[in-house]
Amino acid sequence: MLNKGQSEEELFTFLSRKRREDLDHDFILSSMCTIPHSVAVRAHCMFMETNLGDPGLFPGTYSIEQLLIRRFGALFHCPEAGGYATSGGTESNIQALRLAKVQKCGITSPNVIVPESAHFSFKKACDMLGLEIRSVPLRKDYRMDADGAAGLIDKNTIALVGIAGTTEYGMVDPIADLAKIAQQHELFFHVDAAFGGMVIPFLDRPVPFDFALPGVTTIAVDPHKMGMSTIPCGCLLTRDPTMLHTLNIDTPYLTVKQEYTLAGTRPGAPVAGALAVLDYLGAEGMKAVVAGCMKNTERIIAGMETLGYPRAATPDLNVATFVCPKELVPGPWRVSWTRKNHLRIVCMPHVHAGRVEAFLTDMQKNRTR
Ligand code: 0PR
Repeated sequence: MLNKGQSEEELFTFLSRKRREDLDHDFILSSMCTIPHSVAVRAHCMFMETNLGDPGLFPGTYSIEQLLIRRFGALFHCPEAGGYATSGGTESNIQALRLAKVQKCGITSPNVIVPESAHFSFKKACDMLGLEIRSVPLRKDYRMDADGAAGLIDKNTIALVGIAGTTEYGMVDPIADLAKIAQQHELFFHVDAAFGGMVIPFLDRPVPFDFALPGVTTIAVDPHKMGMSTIPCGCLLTRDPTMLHTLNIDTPYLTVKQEYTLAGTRPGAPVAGALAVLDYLGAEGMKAVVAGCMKNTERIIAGMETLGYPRAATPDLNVATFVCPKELVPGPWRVSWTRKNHLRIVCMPHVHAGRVEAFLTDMQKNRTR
């Protein structure tokens, strides 16, 4: 702590310098977050001091959260779905498994079945909740093997997890098959659509992944990824509108007497930002954004293959992966590498056509050098 406060000018000179150390989005090809939409930023600023942790003080903001859940419920074919705004996919996944555990509270050594491609947030969730994690190997096409999942189910299995838009390869697991298996075994079935939930519904040919499938219990979707909202905003949706109340704990001195959320204080600003984007763009606007991202994904795959770097997978969504030596990616570009050492590029909205061409040109220069 400084003894004497700094001048505002001195302080903001320092902050600006620090901010300039951050990378320019023009070169970020590795991220599932993007530059927030301008309407999200405007809404965020309006709701800066709102706290959804004490909703009685902010009834307007709370009703926006409810509206956001209603929008996603309708988009995911269950208009009456319950849910709330989380801090992102990690919290949604933790809370989904917490719900599963509460439903099957009689089981003493519970296990959860997830694909090998599951985001590492499931490891955190299982660690915190004392759940054994059973990982199902992927098929050759990087999707979860539904038969493999069925083979791991036993009397202690409390939940099955499928991913609609995997972090590393952009694949959608066979959610319809998994939903059937979950129904047959009366299992809680959580779909992690943190990334894909804002992509799949807007594709020309959407694959089934949501509450239209009777076996799906809960869905995670992140407006702060493809929803272009400000950070942090995720949503957890439950088919049963009352299910979240099974997590209720008493909060005697708040404006509400019980809460089921994981966080206490929760920002209303990014929630307003998320709704702003949805209502500003509408389904038509989102389709255009998604179509652009998919087109850029196809272009980057075609361009890289022309340069001699074959795709590692044919993705369902806007994540492109390649067989390519690490040293061939030029400096300013930030890409990521999968666990199998494939070059990974996420074609988020900020990775527009011009950036894709610039990247391909730099890759070509590096190759011929
Ligand atoms: N589920 C899936 C399918 C995800 O891809 C992610 C995050 C999560 C859950 C967890 O979401 P939160 O990080 O919101 O809790 N996927 C990205 C990843 O791990 C998150 C990310 C975004 C990482 C931007 C880096 C980055 O620059 O790659």
